[in-house]
Amino acid sequence: PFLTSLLTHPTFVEGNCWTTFIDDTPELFSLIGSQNRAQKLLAYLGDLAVNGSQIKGQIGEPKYKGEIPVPKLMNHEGNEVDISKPCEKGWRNIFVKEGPAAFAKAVRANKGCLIMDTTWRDAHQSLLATRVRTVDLLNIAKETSHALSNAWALECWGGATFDVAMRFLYEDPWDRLRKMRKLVPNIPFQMLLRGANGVAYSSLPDNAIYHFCDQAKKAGVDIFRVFDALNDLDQLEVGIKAVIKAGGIAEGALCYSGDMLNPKKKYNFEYYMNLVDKMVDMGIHILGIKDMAGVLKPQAATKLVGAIRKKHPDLPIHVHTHDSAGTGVASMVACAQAGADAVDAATDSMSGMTSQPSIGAIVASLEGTECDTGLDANELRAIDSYWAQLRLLYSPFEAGLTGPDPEVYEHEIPGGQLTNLIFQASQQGLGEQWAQTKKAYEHANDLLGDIVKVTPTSKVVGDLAQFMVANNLTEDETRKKAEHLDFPSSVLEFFEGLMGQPYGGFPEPLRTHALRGRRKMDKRPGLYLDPIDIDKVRQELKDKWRHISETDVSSYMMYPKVFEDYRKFIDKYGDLSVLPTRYFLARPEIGEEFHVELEKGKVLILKMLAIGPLSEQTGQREVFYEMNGEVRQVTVDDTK
Ligand code: 3PY
Ligand code: ZN
Repeated sequence: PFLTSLLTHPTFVEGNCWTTFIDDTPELFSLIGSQNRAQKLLAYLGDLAVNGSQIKGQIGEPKYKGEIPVPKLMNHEGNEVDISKPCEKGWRNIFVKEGPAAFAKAVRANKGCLIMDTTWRDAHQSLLATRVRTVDLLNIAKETSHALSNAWALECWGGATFDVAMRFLYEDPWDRLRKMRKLVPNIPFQMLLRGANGVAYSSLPDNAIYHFCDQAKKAGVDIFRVFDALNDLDQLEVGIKAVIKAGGIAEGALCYSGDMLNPKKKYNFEYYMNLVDKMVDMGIHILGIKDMAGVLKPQAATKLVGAIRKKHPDLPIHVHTHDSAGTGVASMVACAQAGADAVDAATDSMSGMTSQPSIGAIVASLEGTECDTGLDANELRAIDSYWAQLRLLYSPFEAGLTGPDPEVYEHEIPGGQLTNLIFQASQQGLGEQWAQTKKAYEHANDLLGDIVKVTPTSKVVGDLAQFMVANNLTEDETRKKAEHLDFPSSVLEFFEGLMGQPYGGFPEPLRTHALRGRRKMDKRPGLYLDPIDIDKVRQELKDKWRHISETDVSSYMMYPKVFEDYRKFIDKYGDLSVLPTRYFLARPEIGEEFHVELEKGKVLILKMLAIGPLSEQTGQREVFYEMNGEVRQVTVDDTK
C-alpha cells in the first residue's frame, strides 16, 4: 500500500519528487494508516459474515436493525433546545472551580432531591450484560448534556464496564471516558470503584489503586463511589484515600444488606450507623448507601436516611438501589423525603426489575414537592425514545426477565448477578432448577456466615450455590463433608481472606476444613502484596507494543491478560469502536450500503457483495466487499 500511495501521490505523478519527499509528506503515512485500518475492518466484517458474531453472550441477532434517530429536545415552553453544542450549565462547574468540599456544600444547600442517571453504567450492566458500546453513548451525549443538566451526575464508568469494554467489546474504556467527557462537560461523571480491588475482582497493591484513581480523575471522572464487598473499613480506606489524593469527590458507600428492621437479621441499624461514622472520620465528601440487591424497604430507608441526616447535617447522602422487588420508586421517594440529597434512577426504557427504578416515575412523584428534582419530564422522555430503540438493537443480550422478583428479600442476589443467573438458567432450560438455585444461594450465604453480597463476594455465594446444586448437597451436608469437598476457587479465595474480612469473622470450622492448610490472611490483602514497579511495567509494555499511554499501564495493572488479548485483537482487526453496532453484531444484507467514519472526514462506503463457496482444500471462503466503489476481498477461515 505504501508504494501505491507513493506512486499515485500528485507530487510524485507530476515528477516533482525530491529526496526528502517521503519525510516531508506525512499524509502518505496517514493514507497507509487508513488503508491498513480499512483492510483490518474488512477482516472483521468478513469473519462476521462467514462465522457469525463471536461476541460472548450474544444470542441471535438484534430485533431492530434500523437507524435510531436522535430526538429533538423541546423545553417546557415548547421551544426546541439548541443541541448544536454541549450544554455548559451544571453541577460540575462548582466542583471544577471550587473543589470537592464546595460541591458537597452546594448539593447540601440545594432544596430538592437530585437524580443520578445510571443508564450509561449500572442500567445496562444489570439488563444487557454491560454490552452497550461507546458509539451508542456518544450518539446521545450532547442531548443528554442538555436534558440532564440539572442532574447530580451521570454514572458512566467503572464497575463491570471497565473489563467488559476490553474483554468483549474490544474498546478502550479510557477512550470512552475521554470522548464522553468532551460531549458532556457540564454534568458530573460518577464511577463505581470496588475499594482496594479497583475495578478488578480481588485486591491489588495499593500503588496500582492510587495510579488508577489519578488517571481516572484526569480522564474525566469527578465522583468516585467507593465500596467494599464486605464493608471492610480497611479495604474501603484504600479507595477513599486514593480518590482524595487524586482530587476527586470521595463518595464512601456502605453496602446495605438484609433487613435492618428485622431483629433476627445480622446487619442492624447500629451496624450501619457505625460504618457511617467511621467513613466520615476517613474524610469522605459524600455518603453513599448502596443497596445492590434492592432490599432497602421504604420504611427502613426512612429510618436510616433520617438518622444519618440528623447525626451528620452537613454530609450529603446519595442512595443507590435496584428495582428487583418492584419497590424501587417507593424506596427512593422515601429516601428523598427523609433528607437524601440524591437518588439513583435510569431512563424509563432501561429501568425496572434488576436495573434502577424509572427516572420518569421518580421525577413525577417528587414534582412540585419540596423534593423536586429540577428535571424536565419532556426532555427526559425525548432521551428515552432513543434508549427504547437502542434496547432493541441490544436484544441479543437480554436475559428475558419478565417481572419483579420480591423473593429478593430472601435470597438477596444483587441486580447484576440476578440477571446473569436467570440468563444462565434460561439457557439451560432450568425452570425447576432456577427455584432451587435461588434457595441454594440463600443456604450458601448462611454457610458463609451471612456475608454482604456484591462483586466479588456475590460470586463466591453464587459459585457455592451452583456447586451445591450440581453436587446435590444440602447446607448441612456441605458443612459436614467440607474436609473432602473441592470447593470452587472463589470460595477458597474468600476463605483465605483475599476479599477482606467479613463482619463477625469467618465461619469455623468450615473455613479451616475447606482450606486444608492453605494460607489464612487476617489483615487486608494489600498488606501482603508488594507494590508494583510501575516504571518497569511501563517499559516492558512499550518494548512489546510501542505505543503505550499511562492509562494503558493502568489497564494492564488491573487486567494484564485482558489488556494483552485486547491489544492483540486491535492489531488484527483495528479499532472497531467506529463500526455502528448493528454491523458489529450482525452481518449486513447482500448489497446493503453502510458507512463507517474511520476518523473525521474519512468515511468508508461499504457494501457486501458476496460470500464465496467453501474451499475444500483450505477450509476458507472469500468474502467480497465494495469499498468506496472498489471491489475488495478477504479470505476468511470458516470455523463454523
Ligand atoms: C459492580 O461492582 O460492578 C457492581 O455493580 C456492584 O454493585
Ligand atoms: Zn447497582
